[in-house]
Amino acid sequence: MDVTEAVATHCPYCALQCAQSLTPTPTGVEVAPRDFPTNRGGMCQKGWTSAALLQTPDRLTSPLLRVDDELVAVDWDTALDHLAARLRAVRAESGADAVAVFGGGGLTNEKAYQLGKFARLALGTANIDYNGRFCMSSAAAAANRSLGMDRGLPFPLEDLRGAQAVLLLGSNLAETMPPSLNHLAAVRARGGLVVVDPRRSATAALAADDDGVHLQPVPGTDLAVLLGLTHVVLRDGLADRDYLHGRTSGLDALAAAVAAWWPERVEQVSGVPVAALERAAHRLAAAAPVHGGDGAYVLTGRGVEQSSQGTDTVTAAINLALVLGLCGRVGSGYGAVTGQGNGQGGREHGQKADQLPGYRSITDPDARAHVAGVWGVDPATIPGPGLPAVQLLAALGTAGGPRALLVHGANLRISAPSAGDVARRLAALDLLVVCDFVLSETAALADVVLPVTQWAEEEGTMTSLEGRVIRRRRALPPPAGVRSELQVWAELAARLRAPGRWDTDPAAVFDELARASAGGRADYSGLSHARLDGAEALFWPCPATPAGAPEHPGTPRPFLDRFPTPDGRARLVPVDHRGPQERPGPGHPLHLITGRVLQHYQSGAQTRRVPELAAAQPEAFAELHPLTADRLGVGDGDRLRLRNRRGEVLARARISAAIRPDTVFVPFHFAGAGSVNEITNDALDPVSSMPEFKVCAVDVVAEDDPAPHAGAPVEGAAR
Ligand SMILES: Nc1nc2c(c(=O)[nH]1)N[C@H]1C(S)=C(S)[C@@H](COP(=O)(O)OP(=O)(O)OC[C@H]3O[C@@H](n4cnc5c(=O)[nH]c(N)nc54)[C@H](O)[C@@H]3O)O[C@H]1N2
Ligand SMILES: Nc1nc2c(c(=O)[nH]1)N[C@H]1C(S)=C(S)[C@@H](COP(=O)(O)OP(=O)(O)OC[C@H]3O[C@@H](n4cnc5c(=O)[nH]c(N)nc54)[C@H](O)[C@@H]3O)O[C@H]1N2
Ligand code: SF4
Ligand SMILES: [Mo]
Repeated sequence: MDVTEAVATHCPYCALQCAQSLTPTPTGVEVAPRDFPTNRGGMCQKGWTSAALLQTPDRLTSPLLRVDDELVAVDWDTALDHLAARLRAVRAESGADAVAVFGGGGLTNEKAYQLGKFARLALGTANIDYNGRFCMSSAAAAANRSLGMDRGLPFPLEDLRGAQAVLLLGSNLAETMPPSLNHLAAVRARGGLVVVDPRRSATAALAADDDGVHLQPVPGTDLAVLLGLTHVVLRDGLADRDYLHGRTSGLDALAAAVAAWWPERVEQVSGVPVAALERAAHRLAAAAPVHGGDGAYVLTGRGVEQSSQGTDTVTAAINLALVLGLCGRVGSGYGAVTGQGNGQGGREHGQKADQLPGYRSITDPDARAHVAGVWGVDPATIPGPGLPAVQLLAALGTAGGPRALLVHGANLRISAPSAGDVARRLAALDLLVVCDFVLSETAALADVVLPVTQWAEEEGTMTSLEGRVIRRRRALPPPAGVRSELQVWAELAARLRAPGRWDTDPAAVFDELARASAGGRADYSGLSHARLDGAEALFWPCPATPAGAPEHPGTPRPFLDRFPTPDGRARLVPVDHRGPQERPGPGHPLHLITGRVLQHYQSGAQTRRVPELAAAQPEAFAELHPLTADRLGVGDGDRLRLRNRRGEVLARARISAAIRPDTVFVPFHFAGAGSVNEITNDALDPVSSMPEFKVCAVDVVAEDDPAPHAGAPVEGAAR
């Protein structure tokens, strides 16, 4: 391959997957944006600086083994032989499920697929899950339940350009996907942007400044707000009756469920004034096709999903969209804004505890038979469902729980809820193995660390937030000593005498993935690297067609004719508001909410190593209202101690009237004393097993306040 030409690929970070052109230089690559429907030639600061990580001075270039409590460099054969022997020993002593696997939504489709296969065939374990459980699981569960399929945005992002109204709940696109704002310019200009966030985030400020609406609810009460919006739509005769009759089921039960959520009650629970709620409902309804509007969208982000009632909150958002007749129409719809680079593809190909490739259920006998056929094994050898992420982490090193864990593409020590407990569980393992390209906080705890390729060094595919399958392309060779994970799994599979094929060429793995997905919900069987190279991007489902027939064009808008439910109708599922599991009380007077800033990505393992980004956001901060700061006697820039029964976090005060006085906001990108997940709650959503990252109760004091934390936990009871 000629490595002097510019290579067309996409950003290593988020699900917007902005198109990039990488030009090799003597010291690495130069990054420039390319025009593409999602980013239209734009990139955020993380994209512009993405090449820096290729040159990071602490790049891992040799396997590391823990010897006498030190990680020491060894050659690959030593590391892999040792690892295979340890894995065999754990399995022989404690059974196959004693080895667990944790994957990531940043892995390419090829890697996500191969990791699921490696867990089931080479390790024989049921216990595989991934960090998407922390991200998209509530949105996925709700979309599957209501619409029959989970494709984050079931429409191209560009469709937003024609909208007259967009309701954005718990999503801060201005910081998390800045180039996407381009698609919201028109709706802003029309005063149709409605943002729901307890903070006047950069995105909420756009709504407030542009004659849109910013609803600023008590954290964790979005479900009540959505029930109230739906109540107003039904009460005021704004529903799309023909659509409800023709394309949905369950209206009566839904109407009964929202009847009790009159706006005054919603105001009492959420603090959102009746007038603002009604204004938002009417703006959205006026934009709906049934009222001759140009189109409306309801979009959710992690702010409402990372909650113990996340699935029901998304369900309520879908109900609202259905009542207005928005889903499955050109120019209107509901969507969840997927987060990680391959957050969409990463949840389709079998790295979820209950899933086989093609978004199939691991308990479905037909699915097992199909995938076993592709893998060339007896279906009975494929294990059943394993533990979802939080339960899996809680079981590590316990009696009967996993004794070994392999981590591929997650930095759990920082990003998992109640991370102090997670650290204790990781320490209780007999064997922790981490594949990464830097020594993340999780890798630093490992017994074996394997150095792997990063984005610009590898070929593969990613599936963007819209369900577009796009090509990731190699612009430069990996440093000496670094291997791809496909090579790692092939080498380990051989040492473990695993059945099946273990290709190391991503194009060949994709072909196998495509066959495994054939007939499944996420059908990629009509796609290949070669076809994607010609087309730049195609949307799934994209099934194979008979020889000689034209190729399937892909499916940008999957619900236009029918919903993929047994009767073809979307289901209106009645839900009710419970509130977060933990809420303020004596000893814990404030809500703690968490999220992101523009310059850092996730656990920060990558962006804290990019000098320009680290300089812009060097440490954890806590955003708090001036009234709250006054009450605590702290000034802007003072060091604060945030604490609850799980532990404490240090952060610098950022005083801002943008946040509710009863709430503090801390981003989760930092390690050590500034790592907010030390105190977040691992309470789970009962349907999706999503942890309640977004809301818990906390006490805030000046850093030099010596008093130990004394308050009792505040458990929620229904309001
Ligand atoms: N800069 C940057 N961009 C990213 C990422 C990153 O780490 N950094 N990560 C990517 C990934 S994986 C994801 S999942 C996405 C996430 O993208 P977003 O969902 O936009 O990100 P968050 O900042 O986690 O949360 C969004 C908003 O939720 C609000 N919020 C908190 N609690 C509540 C609540 O109870 N109700 C409501 N309505 N809102 C609440 C917060 O104030 C915040 O403004 O971003 C992607 N893009
Ligand atoms: N409090 C709080 N906590 C949160 C959230 C929140 O909003 N609030 N958000 C949650 C969400 S939405 C998410 S998605 C998670 C993300 O949390 P993490 O999974 O920890 O996210 P990353 O920092 O992206 O971690 C990825 C790690 O894998 C490495 N890596 C990247 N690509 C590859 C690859 O191809 N192979 C391998 N082997 N390694 C790779 C990176 O260097 C990094 O160390 O955090 C969750 N945690
Ligand atoms: S918005 Fe996301 S994909 Fe685009 S440049 Fe920024 S991090 Fe990369
Ligand atoms: Mo995420």
